[in-house]
Amino acid sequence: MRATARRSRSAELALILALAPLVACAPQPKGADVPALIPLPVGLAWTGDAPFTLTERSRIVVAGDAGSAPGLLAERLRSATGYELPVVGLAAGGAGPTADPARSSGPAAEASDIAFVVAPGEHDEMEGYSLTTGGAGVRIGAAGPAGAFWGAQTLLQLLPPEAHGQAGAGSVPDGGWVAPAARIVDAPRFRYRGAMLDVARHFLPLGDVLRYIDEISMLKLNVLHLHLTDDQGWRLQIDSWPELTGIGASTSVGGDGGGFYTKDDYRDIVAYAAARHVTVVPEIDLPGHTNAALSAYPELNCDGVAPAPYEGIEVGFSSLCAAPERREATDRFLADVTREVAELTPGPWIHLGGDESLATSEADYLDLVDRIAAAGAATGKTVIGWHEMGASSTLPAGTVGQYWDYVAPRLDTGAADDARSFVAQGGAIVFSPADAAYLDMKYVDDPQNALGHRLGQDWAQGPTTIEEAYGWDPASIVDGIGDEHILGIEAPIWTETLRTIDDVEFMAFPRILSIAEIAWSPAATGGRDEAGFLARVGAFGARLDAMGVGFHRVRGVDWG
Ligand code: TNX
Repeated sequence: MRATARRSRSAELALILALAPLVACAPQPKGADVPALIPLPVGLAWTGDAPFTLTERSRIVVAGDAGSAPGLLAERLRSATGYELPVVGLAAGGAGPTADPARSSGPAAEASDIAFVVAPGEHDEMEGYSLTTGGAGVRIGAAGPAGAFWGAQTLLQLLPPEAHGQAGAGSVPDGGWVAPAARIVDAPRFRYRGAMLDVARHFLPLGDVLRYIDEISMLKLNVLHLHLTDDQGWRLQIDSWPELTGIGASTSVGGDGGGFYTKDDYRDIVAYAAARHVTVVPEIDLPGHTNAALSAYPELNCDGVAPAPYEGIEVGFSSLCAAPERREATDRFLADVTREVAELTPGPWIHLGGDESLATSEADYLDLVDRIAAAGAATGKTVIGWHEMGASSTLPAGTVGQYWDYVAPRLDTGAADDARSFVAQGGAIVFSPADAAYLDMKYVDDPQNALGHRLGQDWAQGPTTIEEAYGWDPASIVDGIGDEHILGIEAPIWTETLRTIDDVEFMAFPRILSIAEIAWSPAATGGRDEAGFLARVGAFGARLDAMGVGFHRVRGVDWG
């Protein structure tokens, strides 16, 4: 349905169909000089024209409102090349033969320029874009700033890996950098393309979160889910309950130090993400995973006694209290916290957890979950909950479920039924199957595993290969839940065993490339081309090297 609607109206997009056969004919990317696009675009043709050359004379010319994309592209390429790369308005008739008459004034685009043309007719979808590269220049067409930004990400991947580096002046050989001539028309399969960072088990400083935003947005992921609270720490300032980030943020797993984001820190994260078309989804994990909150406020505990801060890695032992005598304090806590979090959050979603509440009876869990979800919905946000929340049949309409069982749902978890419950209540599903999409699962081939490497867990069907991370489709997991009920997918990374951003990057890369491609690229009829994907991953390694990402060189990939 979506694909048909997308193609029907726009002449521009009719090209997708025309180009589709060319993709099949295009040579399989091989070697270092063939660009490795991840995620793979919908329609891609290597046109065989003269290549585009980025030189010190290149400019970024803009017609229409391209948002932050031209400025961020200029910044990226300036730090890679040392070029000046001025951002200027585009004159009427500029940007090559396919340009629309542009309204802005300024110099016409030249062959060394990168032109953004943003106007309603450029694409049917706000995240879609077209990209033409060749001897006549670069033209990125989009209907709005998001499409312009994703088009710029694709352009960067057509340039040499060093385009993602910081080498600066003098690093580009004489004659400039070349991008092969291509014609791309592209749009995402899913609206929600997420990555989750657990900053509760180990706190990550603000700068590390921004770095991860850069890394995920390069892959066209557009949601950063921040797991802000858990047993080991509460990481977001809440003015009405200040001890949440007093006692509640004092430690972490292993006693590796505490930490939290002030409201200004969080606003900085949201703004940095928004400029990159990434929506922040804050998670306050309730009613379980709450030892940090319970340690800060005795009145939230059934026995009125605050437990000690927790530094272990067990789950399922803590809970808010469902007893009537704690009702007033608990509901006030829920209302205050969800209100303050929602006020800080421009995005449409608030995640309220709901997972692994093993310390409550089913009846108490349902009572608490309904009160939690109602408090979230009262802020005007759409509530997201881990799939266990689907046990309630009285959720606010439209509540989104995040599925974290396996690619093949286990019967004893009831996860498939829970997922269908959200759909029955007018909601949708985000798929994060733990045995494919959990980036904290160990690698099969990490040689240090045998030495007891501390990085990663293996509870989800053992370690996870990049092939397993790539070899699943969200529409094939739960019977009755197809694309029309799937909001998207997400790759969580839990940090019980991960202490630093280097640890996070080692576990995330390269497997997050798989998740990004499943989130964006169409489900191929007849299955995904695993060999082609692994070839692109191999070529992408040089790009990760240029970025300084310490990724794991998994076996089965030719890293060159
Ligand atoms: C399960 S998945 C959890 C987390 C753990 C993770 C470790 C889910 C909703 N909960 O509490 O950190 O496994 O892999």
